[in-house]
Amino acid sequence: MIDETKITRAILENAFKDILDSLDIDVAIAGGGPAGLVAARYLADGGASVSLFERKLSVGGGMWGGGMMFPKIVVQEAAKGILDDFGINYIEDKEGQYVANSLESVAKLTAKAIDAGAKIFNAISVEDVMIRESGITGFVINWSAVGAANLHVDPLTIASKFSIDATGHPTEVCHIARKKVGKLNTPSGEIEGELSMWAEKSESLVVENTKEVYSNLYVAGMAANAVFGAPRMGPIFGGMMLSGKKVAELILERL
Ligand code: 48F
Repeated sequence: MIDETKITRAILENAFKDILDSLDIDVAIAGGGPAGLVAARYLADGGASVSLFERKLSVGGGMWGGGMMFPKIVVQEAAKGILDDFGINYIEDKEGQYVANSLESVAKLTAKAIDAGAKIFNAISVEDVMIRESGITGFVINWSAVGAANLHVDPLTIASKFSIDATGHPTEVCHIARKKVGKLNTPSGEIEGELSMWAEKSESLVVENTKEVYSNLYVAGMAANAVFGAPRMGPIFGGMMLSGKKVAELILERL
């Protein structure tokens, strides 16, 4: 028999289990765009406990909209293996340039991350970090609705050995960390700031800039270019996915 109380109990008990299992983990990720989702999948594949917190109701970040809401993304040769790894269909448009459906891409990145064992929490924002002598030790989180409604509600915390800022253009976690710790591992110690569109440069720089920006805090995806002062790239997504894979590899080496 269908019983509303049993439905409610099933939801609460299972949701509580997921969040309780995330209180002390290997890796916490802020942001569920392509970089964060790819990182989550490869980290989970590598045996890490990983939870991802996404502010919006839907993960996928800037990928849904393809280019100017035409729902297609472009991926270059270097990242074709990642499309294959996630089972994303594509056509070869020109030699070394592939086109995929942006909706399918988000759906499959998400599904594969969850299948691998990553936990994804939507509608939760990372609003602060925890800091100890060893560096960043986790996230301070709250319901996004609390911020949207401007409610005065204290947050909760997630402890993690490593954290990833995958919040895209605003690079929110690095901004918070910069304010609290003084200097980041950037040339000036500050957030260097994103430069204008230059896809060719940006696609390789986003992988190069994927690194530890403060003790135990890594930056991936567009956030990496915003922190280290590199250009944006528009609707080519190979660099985002390669960055997610690289940050997973860097952290797995240390775990
Ligand atoms: O912006 P986003 O897709 O970042 P990304 O993975 O990929 C960038 C591309 O989409 C595109 C691009 C490619 O040419 O430049 O912009 O680097 O995803 C970032 C996600 O982080 C969420 C935000 O809602 C988005 O879904 N986010 C941002 N700040 C927070 C957050 C926060 N403080 N807490 C939780 N989620």
